[in-house]
Parts: sequence; structure tokens; C-alpha cells
Amino acid sequence: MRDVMRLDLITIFPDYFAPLGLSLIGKAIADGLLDVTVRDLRDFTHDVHRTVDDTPYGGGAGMVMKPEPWGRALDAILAPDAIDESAADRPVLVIPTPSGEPFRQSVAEELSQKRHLVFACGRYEGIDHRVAVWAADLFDVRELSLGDYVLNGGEVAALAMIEAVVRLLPGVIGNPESLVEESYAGATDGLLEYPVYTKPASWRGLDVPEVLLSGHHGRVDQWRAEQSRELTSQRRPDLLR
Ligand code: JB8
Repeated sequence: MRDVMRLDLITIFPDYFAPLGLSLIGKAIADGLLDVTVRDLRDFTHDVHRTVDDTPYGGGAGMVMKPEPWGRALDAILAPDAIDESAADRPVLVIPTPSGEPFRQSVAEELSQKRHLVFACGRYEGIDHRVAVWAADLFDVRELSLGDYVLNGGEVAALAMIEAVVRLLPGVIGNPESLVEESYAGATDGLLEYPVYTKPASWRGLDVPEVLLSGHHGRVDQWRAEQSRELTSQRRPDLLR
């Protein structure tokens, strides 16, 4: 049995994380599989204006997030724990950023094995780099990118990563067969999924492929494998060796 997974989220927009109370993740929290704390970065400022950004050294457009509030927020997150820098299971600090390593299913699987994940959600042009450097003494720091496009901040990327990780926790998905099926993917290892159909067999003049109605499991598996291969070569040739 695994310990409850602890998730700390640091953001200047705590409301972005309201959806974590819904659906499967909300249920995981209610069932005690997951303990989520959302922290407002501005609570770790000391000035009347609750300033979190400043102009970039070296010039350039936009603003950069100041390191001090991040340092205090991370101190607060670590405070309850006995700190062992060499611990095998160090907390992970995820920093969503377009310049990060790609977030993939393999990364989600790795993160799902950890006890404590902290997401540092930046805004503006990002977080002063010294935060990641300082944190590396205490956390496994992972700068991760959701994909090759630019969001306005790390919150939406964090939500996507959290959903991908939490659904892998034992007990979060009611039917673990769904997980097994997608991990070795039936016939489709590493390829895109084949199209799926349900009743009715004919809808608005469109018929379900007849092989799926045949009850012939061998032919069904073969058809699905072909569909996966064809879809993958059309849409994601990079996935074909
Ligand atoms: C400022 O596109 B993204 C992303 C964009 C961001 C920040 C973090 C992540 C911070 N812009 O994943």
C-alpha cells in the first residue's frame, strides 16, 4: 500500500486549481489518496503591494518573477519535514516551462511513484533561475514542458500533468484494466489508438465497420492493429521506428 501522495501548488492564481475538486481527482482527495495544498505566492511577499515580479537583468521585454517569495514558499512547504538531502525519495519540484524537458507518459509514471510533488507555477517571462538552482539541494527539480506551444503561465500545464500522474495512483481509477490496456495498448504498443464505436450499429447513414460486429476476435485484433498503424503513420510518423 502506498502512502498518501502530497501535492503542493504555488501560484498567484489559486482559483485555477478549483477543478481539482471535481471528478476522479476530487474523489481521490476525498478518499484520502491525495492531499492537495494550494498556496498563493503573494502570501510570501513582504511589501504592501505584494510584488512578485521585477524587470529582467540584461534588459528585454516583460517581467521576471522575483526569487524571494519563491524561496519563502518552498521553505514553508519543507518546514514540517525532517530534511534529508540524500533521501532516496526526495520531494520533486516541478517547474512547468516551455523550455523544459518534454512531459511524457514515462515522466507521469515516474512522478506517480513519488510521495511529495511541488508545482511552481510561473507567470510573466518565468521565474528567476536561481530558484531552480537553490532548490536542487533539497528537491529533485524537473523543468517540464507540456508541449511545443506557449501558455500564459504554468497553471494549466500543472493541471494537465497532475491529471496524468494522479490517474496512475492505485485506487484512483475504478477499473485498473483501463490502465493495463492503455499501457501495453492492446495491439498498439506505442502507437495511436484505433477508432472506437458503440451502439447504434447505424447512425445518420454511417455504419460501424462490419468486422467489429462479426464476433471474430482474431479479425477484430488484426483490424485494430492496422488502424493503429495507419493512423500513426498519418498523424505521428515520429512514433514509428
Ligand atoms: C510563464 O507554456 B507553458 C508555460 C508558459 C509560461 C510559464 C510556465 C509554463 C510561465 N509562461 O508550459
